[in-house]
Amino acid sequence: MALLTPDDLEDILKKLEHNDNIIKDATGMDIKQICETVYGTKLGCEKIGIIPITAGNGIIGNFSSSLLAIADYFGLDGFITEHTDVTGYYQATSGDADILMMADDHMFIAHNLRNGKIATNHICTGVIYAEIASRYRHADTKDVLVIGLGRVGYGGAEHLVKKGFNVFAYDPNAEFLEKAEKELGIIPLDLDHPQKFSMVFEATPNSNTISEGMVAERCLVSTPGIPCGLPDDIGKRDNVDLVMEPLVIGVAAMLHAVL
Ligand code: NAI
Ligand code: PYL
Ligand code: MG
Repeated sequence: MALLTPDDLEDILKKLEHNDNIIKDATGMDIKQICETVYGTKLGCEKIGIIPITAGNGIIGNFSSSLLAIADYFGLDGFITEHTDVTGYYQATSGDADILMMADDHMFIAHNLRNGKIATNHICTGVIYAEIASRYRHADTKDVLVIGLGRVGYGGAEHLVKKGFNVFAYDPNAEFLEKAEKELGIIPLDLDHPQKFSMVFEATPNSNTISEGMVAERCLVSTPGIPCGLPDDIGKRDNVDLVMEPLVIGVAAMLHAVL
């Protein structure tokens, strides 16, 4: 699993505001409205308990403080436990947290102690970034391209199939591609016969995964991938919109998913 770095998390709220403006312009809704629509829930006055976890590669310097800033951005009270791991978990549960958030190197979860719901970051991130791509108001077909069918990409592809889109997908991992074709009915992208798409959802840990032949004149690329899969020369074109940020949008989806 590709891990965030403190640099990735620099200025996350500035990055969020930039992306929220792009999302509003490209879809007609802001990220909060899209989360509310996807999950049918609205944030209230839930209190968020954030527990730093030292397992594996350990604490990421500004990860917990980023989660606290995200809770605050969405009008929620929150706290970071004084202790880490089990002691921190005990502090959060015996405190007045309604929703716990914690992450090791493999799983990042939100757990609502009041209703028992649990959401994972990789599924919520896949769903919400795919949803953003699918709402591009300049799209004139139901064709969506998914690049990357790992934990995030598969979750997003599944969401798009359920919503009735024609999901074309590519992943160099033949096993992942076959699994998605068999289980979801996605259409493997024919690399020998390039097709241009106005909606692209990319979820890979590599740069330059999106090529010229994939991008229509007007296109929305929605990607949580770090680094960004869209080459600069394509991304800088007037009619190509890019939604990409390191954490906030996925966390917003997690919070709405556990209400
Ligand atoms: P993963 O490793 O489970 O899946 C990545 C997939 O991309 C693999 O199946 C791999 O074969 C595929 N891939 C690699 N190069 C490719 C290419 N050129 N074309 C098509 N597919 C290609 O990773 P996971 O957990 O799905 O995460 C994907 C990315 O999203 C990572 O960079 C991760 O850091 C990032 N991420 C970002 C979040 C955010 O909020 N911005 C949240 C969660 C993950
Ligand atoms: C959730 C992010 C998105 C991309 N990769 C995921 C990642 O970096 N996971 C690791 C998070 C570790 C947090 C650390 C802490 O500070 O509590 N255990
Ligand atoms: Mg995100």
